[in-house]
Amino acid sequence: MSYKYIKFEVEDHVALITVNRPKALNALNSDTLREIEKAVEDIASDDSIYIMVFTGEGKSFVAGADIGEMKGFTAEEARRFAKLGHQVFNRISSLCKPSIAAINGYALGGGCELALACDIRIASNKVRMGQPEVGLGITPGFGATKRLVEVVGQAKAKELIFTGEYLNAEEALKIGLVNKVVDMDELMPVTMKMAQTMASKAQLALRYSKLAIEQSIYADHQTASHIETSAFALCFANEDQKEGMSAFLEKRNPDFKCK
Ligand code: DAK
Repeated sequence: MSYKYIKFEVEDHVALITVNRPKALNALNSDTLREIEKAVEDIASDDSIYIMVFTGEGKSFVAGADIGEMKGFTAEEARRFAKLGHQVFNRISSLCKPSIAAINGYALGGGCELALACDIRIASNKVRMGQPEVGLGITPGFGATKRLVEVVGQAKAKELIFTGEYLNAEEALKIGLVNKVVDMDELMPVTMKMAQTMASKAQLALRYSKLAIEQSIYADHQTASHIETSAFALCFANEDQKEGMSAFLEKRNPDFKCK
């Protein structure tokens, strides 16, 4: 499939999805969401892709859902639009392959929610992040009332959603909304270096780790212990565990094979 609103590139096991509507600051319309969904499905089914990275073209990561498209929605159309956004973002967060948001600029509303759907958020020093929806007469629609609370806690999430105020990079870092802040020209090199570090590890172990974390978030301690025990035991059913441990004992780099 050729894409109109995103760029999709793969190099060294890492897929890079760049939202590419710079004239609208990469606002997410339905077609862009569908293209992201298609790209994520391709990533899911391609064994040679280990890690996915999201970024935005130009000065914005994603400046939100497309206000022009949403303005005339009926309640039913709004429901369908929100459902599409949830479907795409849930697919990103639940896919066992790790995701990194390389946040280059505005990450507002649906843009902040796209970043929140990713496992790791790396911000440039130029970012502005927030949930301005109440200023438009709507609630967040693509997951912030849940994921923002999980990431920064209820008090900060409520403050951001109720005031609609934007955070700069240092403020986002301080509340744990992003993992790290780097200079703009370092954003992609730092992101790709982290992606390559992940890609160099045993991929099944990495995916089991992600699944165990995701499944344990809402589980009680006993259930979480069972989940982790099973994930750990499963690693011994694939050859990468033997290779990783042999390599350590033989003082050489491991050559992982499992995809
Ligand atoms: N949608 C559509 N177009 C947008 C846009 C957006 N979110 N953000 C920017 N643009 C467009 C502008 O209209 C402008 O287009 P032209 O006038 O050139 O045709 C172009 O991008 C450049 O924008 P500006 O001229 O405004 O650029 P500035 O540098 O002056 O300002 C800004 C940058 C990011 C501060 C400003 O553009 C801005 O405030 N943008 C809107 C940010 C925002 O409010 N984002 C949240 C959107 S609401 C739901 C489903 C989903 C959602 C909620 C509910 N349900 C169905 C329940 C999600 C909601 C959102 O994400």
